[in-house]
Amino acid sequence: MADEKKVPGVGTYDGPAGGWGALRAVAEALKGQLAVGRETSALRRVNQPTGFDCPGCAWPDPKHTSSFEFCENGAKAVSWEATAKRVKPEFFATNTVSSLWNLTDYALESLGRITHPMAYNAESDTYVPIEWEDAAWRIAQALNALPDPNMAEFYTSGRASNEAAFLYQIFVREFGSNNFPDCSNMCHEATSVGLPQSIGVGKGTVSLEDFDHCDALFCIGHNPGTNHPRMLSTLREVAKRGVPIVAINPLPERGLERFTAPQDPLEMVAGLSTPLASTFYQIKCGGDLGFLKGMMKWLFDEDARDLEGGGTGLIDWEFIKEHTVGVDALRADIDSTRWEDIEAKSGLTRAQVEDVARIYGQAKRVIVCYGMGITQHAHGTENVQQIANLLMLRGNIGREGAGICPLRGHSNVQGNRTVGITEKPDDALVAGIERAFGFKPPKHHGHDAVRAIQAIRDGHSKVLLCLGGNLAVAMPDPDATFDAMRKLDMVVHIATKLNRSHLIIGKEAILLPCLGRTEQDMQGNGLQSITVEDSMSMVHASEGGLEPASEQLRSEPWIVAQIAKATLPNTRVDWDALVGDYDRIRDKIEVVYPAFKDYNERIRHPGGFRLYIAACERKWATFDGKAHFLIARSIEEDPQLLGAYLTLTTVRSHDQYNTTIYSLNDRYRGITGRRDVIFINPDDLKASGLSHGERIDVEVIGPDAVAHDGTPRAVRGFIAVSYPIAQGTVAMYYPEGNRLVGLENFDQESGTPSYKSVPVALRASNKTGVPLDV
Ligand SMILES: Nc1nc2c(c(=O)[nH]1)N[C@H]1C(S)=C(S)[C@@H](COP(=O)(O)OP(=O)(O)OC[C@H]3O[C@@H](n4cnc5c(=O)[nH]c(N)nc54)[C@H](O)[C@@H]3O)O[C@H]1N2
Ligand SMILES: Nc1nc2c(c(=O)[nH]1)N[C@H]1C(S)=C(S)[C@@H](COP(=O)(O)OP(=O)(O)OC[C@H]3O[C@@H](n4cnc5c(=O)[nH]c(N)nc54)[C@H](O)[C@@H]3O)O[C@H]1N2
Ligand SMILES: [Mo]
Repeated sequence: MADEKKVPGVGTYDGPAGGWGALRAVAEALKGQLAVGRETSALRRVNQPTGFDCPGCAWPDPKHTSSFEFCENGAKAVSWEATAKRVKPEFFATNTVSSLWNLTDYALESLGRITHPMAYNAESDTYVPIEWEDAAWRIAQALNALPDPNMAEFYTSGRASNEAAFLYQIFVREFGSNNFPDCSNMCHEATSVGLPQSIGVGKGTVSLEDFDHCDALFCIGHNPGTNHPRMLSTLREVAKRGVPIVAINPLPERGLERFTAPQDPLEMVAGLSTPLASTFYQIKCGGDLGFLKGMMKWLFDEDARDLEGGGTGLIDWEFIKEHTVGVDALRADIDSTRWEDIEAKSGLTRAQVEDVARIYGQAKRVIVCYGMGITQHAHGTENVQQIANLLMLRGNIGREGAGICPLRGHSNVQGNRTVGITEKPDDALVAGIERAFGFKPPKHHGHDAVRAIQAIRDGHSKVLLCLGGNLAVAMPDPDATFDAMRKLDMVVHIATKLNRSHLIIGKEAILLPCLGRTEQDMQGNGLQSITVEDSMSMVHASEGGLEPASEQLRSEPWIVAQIAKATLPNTRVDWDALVGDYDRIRDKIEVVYPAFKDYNERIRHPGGFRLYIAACERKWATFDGKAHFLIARSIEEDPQLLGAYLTLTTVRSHDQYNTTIYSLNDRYRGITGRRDVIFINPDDLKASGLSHGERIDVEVIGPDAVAHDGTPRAVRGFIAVSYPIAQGTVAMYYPEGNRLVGLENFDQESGTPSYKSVPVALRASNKTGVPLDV
């Protein structure tokens, strides 16, 4: 730390990722949840061949056949769900919704699992118990009272199983809407929109085995130590093979630097760790387009030089000729990009960019992994497409040990999309639904997340149903979003734990408690398993083993079916039969999506099966059957930032799962017991005339400087932390930083909010600060 002044809760952490620190953190997390027996029995079944899928991240498991692979943040996710704490009707009776609003997000979820279906009572301002049947009936009434089915919004968060998500979309489409805002819209939509144009599929092309064969690995804009912790074992194996790992990130993330595997007794006892990234460059936030174009510039130039000198060149012209279109236009664009601009934008020197390009150019097989640092920008889609360009220039797609690897977010967000959660149904989906169920689903495009909130704000949508998640807090601009949602006629949440979205009532609100992954799901035909798809398109079964947290809990498929039956008296779907045995849901998925052929049979094999990805075989499902080099017209990832003083990015701490805060610690970044911090480069701190530990205000500058209520868009009283972050970049935690992100600040192509690029100015604050808790 540049400035040694002691600030409470702000320090440094010298340990590796994993190691004893991780074991201690898990012990701590388990202690906090009171039910060691229940949780540890749950932990033993996580990601086992016959257990449940970890609700943590979407990184695949080595064939789901390994012995328990220790994962700190997986353990937190499991214990958070398997907690013995309960939030019961008696609690709701004595705590008004207005009083609950004053609790922090952390405190709300800490109350434990919701045990009963509840409905909001305006007279007492409390949630009161309601029977399942009455709840379904009231929801049906609200939906059927709408003059147009497109006046309802149906949100999905990515924990829902394939079975739940599939039934949900069938219900919504039979009702007549395609309004499917989902968490993916805030996450990898830039991938889902960008990659199909480039390579014909909106998913990654690598499998876990490819990591055994790559010669170089790139990690751009993701933080595996916290968000995909089981990836650390893979990174460690790659590093141990001597393969260069290049990390491109404004923050010096520990999980990219070094790792001690808790499974390795030698490393643990001897206090050793494996260095991970061999090259780590701290890019300026929003500098990736410049960086990627810089790498391609070196590649084109070196290739030409090498060919002239009689060499074989660096670019795979054979692949390009046979499989792609657009390389000439790309080359012209890259040729016209100047090194000065690349350096200014990326914050890296030409020598640094060339260093990395050389590693890329010398490796035969390269995998590029990326996360939210790439997608959550105004030009997120173009970012993703430039990664595809870079890989295609050397034929690094569709062969062993090479490919593109978007690190997906929620554990089944990719599966949700695969089985039909999309606001833009294609002809195949429409025809498939008609084939399977005999009704014609609507074809028009519905709303994604940003458009759903805008429709609610503008009074066009009046009912909101949420299959999980915490939409109001996850979205940008909470003040505008909260105000919008208060105008709803009805809001329904299917959830495991209480969160702030549940306290935004509108006229009516209903809260429906559901089973989590860890719990047994009994239906008519006995114990059911569900299925999920990981980041690498592996589909496998998951079966919970714990007693449900309350007798009143129901499964997500069951809840969706009850709402559907009540809402659609003339439904063409036999909801009871489907819910009685999930094999029958999977049979229907197979009718709609032929890629799921022999679904039930294939998930009975340990490890499940991989969905076919045409690009892996160099078949391109684009309009002309070719892969496309696509151009980003500038190197401005975030055009609104022109001339901005500092760029704010918002990131996850080590102890949170999206809006779920497990504790106020962020161990690897040295933060303990607080989240009201902003990380600033020491030189930027000095240049702003501020000092480490000082309370500061963070004000948005540029087009979004004014909030919807006319006040300056700002947060006040945050603690300035002098930190080795890239110059020009500052970082805050999500969701604390969401107030600074405007609702209209998103990637026009994909609708992904620009959470990772807000132009800000910093000033000394006269505010004493936001309250801390725990
Ligand atoms: N434990 C845990 N696991 C999770 C989650 C969680 O909250 N907790 N969330 C899940 C979900 S939904 C998702 S989407 C994933 C998210 O996983 P990540 O994508 O790893 O999530 P972020 O914390 O948003 O971090 C993005 C990384 O990008 C870097 N970054 C920020 N801006 C830029 C930029 O402009 N350029 C570059 N190159 N890098 C940048 C940040 O420093 C940070 O290291 O994780 C999933 N897994
Ligand atoms: N500033 C900023 N904002 C961001 C991001 C960022 O990086 N920066 N990241 C964005 C991203 S990538 C995402 S994915 C979104 C996340 O947005 P969401 O997916 O909407 O949010 P979560 O916090 O994951 O939702 C947590 C809630 O899900 C419910 N839940 C948990 N498990 C289950 C279950 O099994 N079933 C059901 N039905 N409910 C369950 C609980 O009630 C819990 O309170 O946030 C986005 N917002
Ligand atoms: Mo996400």
